[in-house]
Amino acid sequence: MPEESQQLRPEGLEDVAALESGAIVHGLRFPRGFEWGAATSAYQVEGGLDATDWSEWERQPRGGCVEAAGDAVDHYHRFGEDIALLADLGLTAYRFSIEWSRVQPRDGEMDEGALDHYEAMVEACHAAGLSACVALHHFTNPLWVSRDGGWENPRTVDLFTSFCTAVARRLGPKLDRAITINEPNMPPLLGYLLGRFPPGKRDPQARERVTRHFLRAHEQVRDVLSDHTDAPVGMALAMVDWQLVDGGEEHLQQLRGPREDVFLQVARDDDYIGVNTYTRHRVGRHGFMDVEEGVELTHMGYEFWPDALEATVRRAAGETRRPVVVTECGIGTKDDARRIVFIAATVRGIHNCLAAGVDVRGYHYWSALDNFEWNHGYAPQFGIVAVDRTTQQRRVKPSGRFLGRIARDAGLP
Ligand code: IFM
Repeated sequence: MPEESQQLRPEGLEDVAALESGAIVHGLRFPRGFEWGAATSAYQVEGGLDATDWSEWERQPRGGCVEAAGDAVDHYHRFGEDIALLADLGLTAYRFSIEWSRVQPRDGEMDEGALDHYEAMVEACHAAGLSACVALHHFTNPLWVSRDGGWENPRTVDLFTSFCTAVARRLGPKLDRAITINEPNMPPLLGYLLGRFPPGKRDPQARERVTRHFLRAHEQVRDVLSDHTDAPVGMALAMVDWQLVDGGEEHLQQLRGPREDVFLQVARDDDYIGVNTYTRHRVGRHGFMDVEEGVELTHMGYEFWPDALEATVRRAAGETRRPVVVTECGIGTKDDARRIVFIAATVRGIHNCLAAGVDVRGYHYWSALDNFEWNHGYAPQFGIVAVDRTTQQRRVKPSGRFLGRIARDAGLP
């Protein structure tokens, strides 16, 4: 059930009333109803999760994790405060994920209390005036699933679908946007080819199998969700701005095909395509090229390249012909002034897309809160809200106020 796509001119962009109501600031106008959000994922913020493949992985020396997630930022107990903070800033949406291992802690067992919890989160969003964009998978799997072969086992596709069916029955009518799987291209790559995520394999065939299973799961879950919700359903795909340098054509095809193209193809039948973008990759005659001399690096070691977002959004729209939502875009840095520059540049990039007729429906900054950045632990700071992990006190950063002001004015201050 595709979301109505007016690919060429999103509502509000040429709307005089929108101009008069202040939807333009310094020449940048956004359609009315454009989603301005911030995102998190359960494992990275909730705390207290110890029955997942990630909680096992982060304790293993071969996992190469600098620390464990532990209590994270206690979002499980503080979601109300956090949602209110985002709403006070002026944002209009919150993106979060549902932790499978809470809802189904053991094979065949359903924890209705966990569903109550996530329902309360959706309701808290609505009470605060935010729409709820909810992902059903964000990297982690219950231990009982991973110990039974995880995503290499075709049974996982059905297990995941049945978990999603339970969620859809309970929450479907209340959702505003649904993400089946966050970055279904990353676990196959990082967990089965590069050995950096659980289960730590380096096996091209396993990567292919897992990719197929994620794609099938996405399609099944999309259908289940669509039966229970009017909210648009899609995936959030990790994309980079692939830049071709002298003679790298073949490498580019080989690298990008299994990472992005196979997923974009399936997304043609979705309601929208979610785009997660952080940087660019240059590909030359020998494959990946080193970072370019003189280009600033983020805390993650990749290039500060905010223009990547405009490039990936245009490519996602062109390849899928679906409306686009920026489901993640952010920067890990201790220098919040650089975050402001990054946000301004990426928002401008989205505006360029809109002005060119690309149907973009929203921008979710990653992340709402400083949080657990997987193997890197808590050092990279992606949040627009800082958290003191000894007291769990929150402090809004200037970048949070900056993004909030854009959202309130629907333009670039
Ligand atoms: O923190 C991650 C998130 O879990 C998935 N997308 C990229 C983010 C930043 O690295």
